[in-house]
Amino acid sequence: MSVEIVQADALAQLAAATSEAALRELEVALLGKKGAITELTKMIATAPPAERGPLGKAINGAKAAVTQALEARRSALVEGAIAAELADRRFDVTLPGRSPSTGSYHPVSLVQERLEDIFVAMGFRVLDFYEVEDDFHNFEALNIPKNHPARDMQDTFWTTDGLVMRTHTSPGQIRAMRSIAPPFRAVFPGKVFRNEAIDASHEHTFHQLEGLMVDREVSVANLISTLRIMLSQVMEREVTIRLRPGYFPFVEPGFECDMQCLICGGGGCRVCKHSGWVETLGCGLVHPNVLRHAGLNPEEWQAWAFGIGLSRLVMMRYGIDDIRHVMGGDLRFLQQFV
Ligand code: FA5
Repeated sequence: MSVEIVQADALAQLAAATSEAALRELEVALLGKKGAITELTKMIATAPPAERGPLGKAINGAKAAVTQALEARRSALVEGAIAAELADRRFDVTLPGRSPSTGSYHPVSLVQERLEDIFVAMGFRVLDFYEVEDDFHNFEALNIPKNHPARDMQDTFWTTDGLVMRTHTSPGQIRAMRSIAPPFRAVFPGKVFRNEAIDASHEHTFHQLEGLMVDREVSVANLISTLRIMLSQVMEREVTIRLRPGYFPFVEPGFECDMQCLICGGGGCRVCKHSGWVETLGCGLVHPNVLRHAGLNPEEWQAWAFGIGLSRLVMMRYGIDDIRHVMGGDLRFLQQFV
């Protein structure tokens, strides 16, 4: 059979194919190992030498034409199938749309952002410091030398190379005072870590926000009024607070500030350990030794500082009676906050 006849027959078969499966079969029958076009090449060996060149050329031409026709037919069939499917699809325009599922803010983030806004409005800057600290910043510079009993107050996670997962946000006091020329006021929120037993009001990983005000003269009265403004604004209601003397080696005098429990209204519940009060923050006037460690002359500069627990604020603000819900990561719980 001549090359022209085989080619014409192949092209006719391709044009008549109506499915991709049929095309696949044709591809084997024409261009496969024993396909009609491939078989043509056997004629070259028996042809007179003078005809072999033109014959080879004709066979190559036939092969290229068939391959091209095969691809063209395949594209046409695919496009046809898509067009048919689109033409056949019926849309029900009355069906309700699917609303995209969006995430929600974590309640700790909501409270943190709120606190940042409150402090920015009072002229504070917001700073961010390290979660992994060295012994100097977390303890030593805060007037907590090695073997000081106060180190037991904050059971510590140590890294294998001798660093500590910060046990409070107070190391930021040293970093802030060392990097910003006084006078200044700043807050620095962040995660802190303690190796302690978990219960309804204690987590091993929780958030604090530290406040620091450095000036030539600062007062406890100013500290207390700042705390009042902060707590009533973040809670969006009047809150009752009380100050008790509290021991923190890095402040003198030092205070614990408690908020009347908003879960039980002061009557007593498991969050406030049935006392009616929730320990909310520690505060005081920054100890002269700490100012010295931070490179400031205590004869010239004074400072107050406080460190507040954000999870407990979240619990009070949203009426959550167990801190484990706050950091538990249960989406059913978290999706309630916007
Ligand atoms: C401190 O961490 C001091 N650095 C605070 C401070 C700063 C004092 C500046 C003076 C000057 P304390 O360990 O009490 O203090 O923690 C502060 C607050 O963090 C507590 O009042 C409480 O609200 C919260 N907190 C403490 N431990 C936990 C815990 N395990 N889980 C959740 N919140 C906690």
